[in-house]
Amino acid sequence: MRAALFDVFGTLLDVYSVTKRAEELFPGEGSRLAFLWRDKQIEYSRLRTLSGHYVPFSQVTRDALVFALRALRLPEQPDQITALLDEYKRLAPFADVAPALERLQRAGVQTGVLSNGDSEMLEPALVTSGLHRYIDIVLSADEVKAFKTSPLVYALGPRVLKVTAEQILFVSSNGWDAIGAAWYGYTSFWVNRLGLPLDELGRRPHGIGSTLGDAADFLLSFSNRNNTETAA
Ligand code: LAC
Repeated sequence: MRAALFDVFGTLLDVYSVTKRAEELFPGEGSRLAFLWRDKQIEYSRLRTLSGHYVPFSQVTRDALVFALRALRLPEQPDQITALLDEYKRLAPFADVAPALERLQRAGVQTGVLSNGDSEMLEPALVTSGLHRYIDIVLSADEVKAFKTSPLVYALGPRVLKVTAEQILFVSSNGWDAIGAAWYGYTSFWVNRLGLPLDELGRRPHGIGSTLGDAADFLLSFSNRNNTETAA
């Protein structure tokens, strides 16, 4: 395996880093708002894909925020909505991300992201977090107007990298995304940051760990093992 594709939101960048700003705007509700917002964002992405009613992930994210504010009976003021959406452009990277990506880059592994996010979201988030310097390729679900776990989205990886899905390590902290990628045919790795149980979908990712470093170890030991076998 000479290539790795990473999910972005929840895997490289912490979507719950919006909680601090949400708590400042709505004291006592920051955490609930952040969780409901994320849940609705994923739910809307799936509903729109299932029914063929695609809008870009930036719109899905805005719609989910408006719903979450309403559900929690919080005010829907435009400047507060803008302030929270701006947080998505400066989400905090998890501390284990830059060192792991740097190791892979040094080992000559091609690295990319494959995200539901459209370029309006991905570019500022990757640049502000400084992660863009470790990423060779940015692939967005927006190119196929569908969201994960649609095979149309996962197909972008092998198509652009010009290798089979099996030759790419797909890494996600969203368990359902790691399973979706395994279903498609990738070698997949779940970074189970929160110690959650594996989803009951009848499929296991090929590797499971708790940090992005574990995913890098998996890929590098896999490549070393195969190189040794080839040489023998
Ligand atoms: C992404 C979603 C899973 O980045 O948040 O694709």
